[in-house]
Amino acid sequence: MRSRAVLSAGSNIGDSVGYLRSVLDAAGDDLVATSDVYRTAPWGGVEQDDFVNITLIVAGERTPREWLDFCRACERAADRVREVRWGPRTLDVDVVSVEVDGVPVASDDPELTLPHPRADQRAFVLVPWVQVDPDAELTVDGRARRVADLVAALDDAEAAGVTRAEAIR
Ligand code: PH2
Ligand code: MG
Ligand code: MG
Repeated sequence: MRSRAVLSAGSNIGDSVGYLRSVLDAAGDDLVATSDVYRTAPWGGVEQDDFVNITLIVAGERTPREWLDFCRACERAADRVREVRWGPRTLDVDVVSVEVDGVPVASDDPELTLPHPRADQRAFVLVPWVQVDPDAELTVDGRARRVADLVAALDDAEAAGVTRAEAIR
């Protein structure tokens, strides 16, 4: 099955940009595009250091489940330990959405809900996503929405917490 996936990677422990780069290296020829590195205020209410985030687009012969396996392998390689929900981590890689033949995959599997159920609220996912794909769409409550419009609708404080820091490659 050939598919295209949007992934969000984040880190706020250790060599964070190095961990983000490790995801691009692991994607190899499946990497289509990556955003720059964004410095982002922690989302979710846990007090912790700022994150760095990228949103990347990958495509290859993988099922949605295999993209999740790819994300987990990247996290394991970064010595990720599962701890506080929404807390600090060396590397988190989430599958935001997957398309097969240009059609978004919907899944309510609790291990891999697609599209990612909170992506539309997260400036740290949406802002870098628009940078790599200005025409991107995300299904929200069953309706296709332009990601650029979701960014425009973010509240000011949420949007202000996300700043472009540096190119990653
Ligand atoms: N990841 C979380 C929780 N909060 N906040 C930012 N800014 N960036 C993240 O990647 C992030 C977060 C849990 O996965
Ligand atoms: Mg996450
Ligand atoms: Mg995760």
